[in-house]
Amino acid sequence: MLNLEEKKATYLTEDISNIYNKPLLELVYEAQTIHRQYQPHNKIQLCTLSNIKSGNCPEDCKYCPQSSRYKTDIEKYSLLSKKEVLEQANAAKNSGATRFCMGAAWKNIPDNSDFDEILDIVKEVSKLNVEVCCTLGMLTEKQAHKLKEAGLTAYNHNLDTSSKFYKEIITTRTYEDRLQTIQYLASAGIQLCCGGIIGLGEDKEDRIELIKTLSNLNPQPESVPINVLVKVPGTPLSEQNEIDSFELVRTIATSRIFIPKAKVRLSAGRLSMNNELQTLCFLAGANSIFIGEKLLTTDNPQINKDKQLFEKLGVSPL
Ligand code: SAM
Ligand code: DTB
Ligand code: SF4
Repeated sequence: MLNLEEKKATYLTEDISNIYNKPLLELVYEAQTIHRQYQPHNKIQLCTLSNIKSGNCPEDCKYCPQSSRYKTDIEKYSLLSKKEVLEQANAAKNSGATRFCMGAAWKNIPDNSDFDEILDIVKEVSKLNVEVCCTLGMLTEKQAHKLKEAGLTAYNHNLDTSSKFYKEIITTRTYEDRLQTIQYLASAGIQLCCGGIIGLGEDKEDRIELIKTLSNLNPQPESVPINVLVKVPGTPLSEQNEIDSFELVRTIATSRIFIPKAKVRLSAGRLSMNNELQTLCFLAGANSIFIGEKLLTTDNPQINKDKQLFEKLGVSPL
C-alpha cells in the first residue's frame, strides 16, 4: 500500500505504473482506502456545465465538435448574456448542483468587452453560493488575477493526455502552452481543475504519463476530470475504437491514489456507461459527476436516471 506520509516531491513514471498495473481488485481496494481517508464517504458532488460561447473555435483538437475545422452538427453562438447564464446557474442550483462550470470555445480569452462580461457573470454567479468554474482556453497572468478578484473558484484547463501523444491530437498549441496557463492560474491563487480524456487512441503509457504530470503539478489540482471520448460525427476521432472499461477504472483509481485531496470527476462519456461501470468508478475514487441533459454540446444522462442510481447506491449529493 502506498504510504502517503512518504509522498515524494516528484513522482516517477515507475511510481505511477507500479500502481496502475496492480491486479485490478487490489488497485480498487487501495484507491477506496485512500478515498476514505481523504474524502467524505458516500458523497458525490454534482456539477452542471453551461456552454456560454459555442463553436467556431480556431483550435484543431481532434476530439472536439466545437473546432471550426470539422463539420459537426452543433449549435454555434457568441457569448450568452448575463441574464441567460444566471438563469442556467439558478436552474443548476435548484437541481442540486454545487458547482457551475462555464465553458467557451475560445483558443484564449479575448481582451475585449467579452472578458468584462465574463467578469461580471462570474461575480453574479458567485453570489449564488455555488462554486464557480470557468474553462475559456488560454489566459494571461493579468486575466487570471482579474478572474480571481471577480470570485472565480476554479479554472478548468485539461492536459488531456501525455505530452508525447498530445501532438497527435492537437497541433495548434503545445503542451507547454497548457502548462504556462496552469502556472498563471497558480500564481493568481485560482484552484486548478485539470484532467484528461481517455479513448483518444493513446496507449496505457500515455495515461500513466498524464497521471504523472498531474500528480507532479505544484499545487496539485483540486479537481481532476476524467473524460471518456465522446465520438462526435464529423470529428477526426469519430470512428475511434472503444476504450476498455477497466482502463477507465485504473485511470480513476490511480488518480485517486496520487492526488488524494482532489475531486475526481467522472466527466464526459457517462451516457455510454451502464450503472455497474459507473459504480465501479465511484468505488475506485470518482466522487463527482456532471448532471443535466447536456455536457457542452453532447448529451448526458437524464437527471432522473442519475437520481435513481444514487438511490440504489445509497449515495447522496455533496
Ligand atoms: N476551449 C477550452 C479548452 O479547450 O480548454 C474549454 C472548453 S473544452 C471543450 C474543455 C474540455 O472538454 C477539453 O479540454 C476536453 O478535455 C473536453 N472535451 C472536449 N470534447 C470532448 C469529447 N468529444 N469527449 C470528451 N471530452 C471532450
Ligand atoms: C471537462 O473535463 N469535461 C467537461 C468540462 N471539463 C468542461 C466538458 C466535456 C465536453 C464533452 C463534449 C461536449 O459536450 O461538447
Ligand atoms: Fe476549442 Fe477547447 Fe474544443 Fe479545443 S477543446 S477545439 S480549444 S473548444
